[in-house]
Amino acid sequence: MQGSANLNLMIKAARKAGRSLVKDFREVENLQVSAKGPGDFVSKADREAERIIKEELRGARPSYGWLGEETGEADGEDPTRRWIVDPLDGTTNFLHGLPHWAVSIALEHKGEIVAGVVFDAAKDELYYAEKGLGAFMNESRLRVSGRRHMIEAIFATGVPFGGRSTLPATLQDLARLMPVCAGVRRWGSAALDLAYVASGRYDGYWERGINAWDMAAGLILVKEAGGFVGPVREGRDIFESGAVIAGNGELYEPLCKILREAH
Ligand code: LIP
Repeated sequence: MQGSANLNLMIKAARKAGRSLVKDFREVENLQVSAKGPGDFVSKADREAERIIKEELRGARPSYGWLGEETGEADGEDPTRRWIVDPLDGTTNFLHGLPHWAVSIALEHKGEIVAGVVFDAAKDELYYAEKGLGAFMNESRLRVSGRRHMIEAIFATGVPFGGRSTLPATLQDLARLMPVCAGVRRWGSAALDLAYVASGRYDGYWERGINAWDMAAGLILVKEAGGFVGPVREGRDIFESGAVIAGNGELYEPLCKILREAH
């Protein structure tokens, strides 16, 4: 795909941050055995990845706004455009030496995500999409799955941890969904969950209580791969409510029905 200059810039930044994270990820395994553990080291790796991305993106487009997991929000001279960045989505996996984490970079224009990059650096899988131009993984065009029956479908979610208030609602979701589908996965990276919906590996995904930077890039991947995305509660804004549903064309509505009826 012949992407725009902005998409190429996002890909360059994601690859650069990904290289830095892969180096740090190799170190994490050694740190697992030390008494101090890898916690501080991973926070540093996370912050360094955001620094790299910020330097690339804001260096090239100083007028765009910024929303990053590590450094927060900053307005730009151009109020219509902002980068939405999670330098390391799947931090807990990274910390535990599990190779399932990603760099996530999205570009928002007038409140709409117009480009997204999710880079799974450990597996060298680069997912990217631009409005109207389709979604890709490395050189291959992505298409959501064609599964039509809930009982054959695999869904992904994030189960709230550490006492988060969305846990009871998610447990109710699971109680309703699990008996009628082929399985639910919880792999710990919302950005990759959405990329996997875009690539047809999962048939759908939902999560309650996540942040804009976890999902912004993944949302456009799903849409450009022919899937659907929406809020858990009808009429709500996905980012504001922090609750999202995504799915292929056939199963998005049935999934919404199950998740919305539960509450
Ligand atoms: C994480 C997500 C994960 C979700 C967690 C968290 P982080 O992002 O991708 O799937 O369940 O709530 O937000 O913190 O690793 O960037």
